[in-house]
Amino acid sequence: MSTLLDDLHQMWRSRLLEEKIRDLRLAGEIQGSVHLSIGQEAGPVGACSVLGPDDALFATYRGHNWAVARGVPVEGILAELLGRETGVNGGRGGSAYFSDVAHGFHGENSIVGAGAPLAVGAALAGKYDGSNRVALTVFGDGAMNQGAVHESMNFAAALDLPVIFVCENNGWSELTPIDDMVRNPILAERARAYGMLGERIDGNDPAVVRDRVGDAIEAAREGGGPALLELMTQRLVGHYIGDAEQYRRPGELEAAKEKEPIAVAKRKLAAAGVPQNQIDDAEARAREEIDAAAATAQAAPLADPSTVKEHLYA
Ligand SMILES: Cc1ncc(C[n+]2csc(CCOP(=O)(O)OP(=O)(O)O)c2C)c(N)n1
Repeated sequence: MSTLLDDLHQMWRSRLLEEKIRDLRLAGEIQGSVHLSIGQEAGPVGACSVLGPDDALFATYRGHNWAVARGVPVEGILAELLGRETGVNGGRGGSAYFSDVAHGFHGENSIVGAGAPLAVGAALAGKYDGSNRVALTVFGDGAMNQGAVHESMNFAAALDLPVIFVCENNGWSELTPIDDMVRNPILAERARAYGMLGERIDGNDPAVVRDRVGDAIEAAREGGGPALLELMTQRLVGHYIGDAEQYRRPGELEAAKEKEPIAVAKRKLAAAGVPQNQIDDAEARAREEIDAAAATAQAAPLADPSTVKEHLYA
């Protein structure tokens, strides 16, 4: 149960970071569009725990949880979103575009599906630079219908490249439900067409994600080629902050709250006899860390506009 308690703590770090981001966005301290993945914390926590330091992770605009699980410091993330000089990209990347290569977080991306070809490139480069790097790219169920994702899967399979394609299936592409977009809702089955492993798994259980992603990584590193893992999960919030969510079906959110990973982990720990104070402590420690990081980030100087042309290349 100690692993689950650790996972719960990590999931609280993500959840509370995003709640802080939401509050700062609503208060006008963070500018621009912000996409939260509250409810989807188990996938990043499980998957990132089996990535090695040289492995490369590519996320989307809904990438805060993946960054924090990958080890990007929360203060650097908050400072980035607040447009501070101390942000991981000096305040230039914002919520949807930040990266932290030093921590193996090769960036978010607002172009749906665009992380997939980048991950294939990173895996291919790893074949030549001797790093034996695995590249993991995460995207939503909507992105599964992008051509670039399919080209990437085929290319990675044909060349036995170590790429783990993680599809976070939260059932929604912006405001469109998955049933309106595909005839076969089991997206993992598409992997068979490319001759690679495809599995649909419980994306709300960090241990299951750790186990299945861990096996896929091991196989890929040994030359077994790529895998597609479909993580079944749910977002408890709108597509972006400000989304009125009028498209939600009656009872959907209530049902989702029963299944969401923090609620499940707390129930499991209590059922296993873990004392309530230890369960509560996982949240309290995370809250202390996020509050302190936000205060430090807010006190940092704003990025200096005169340096905006630095780090540009063409
Ligand atoms: C190439 C491209 N097409 C369309 C869009 C507009 N768009 C932004 S988010 C989104 C939905 C993506 O849904 P999904 O892949 O399921 O990810 P989720 O938002 O659920 O994490 C779309 C279509 C885009 N950003 N890029």
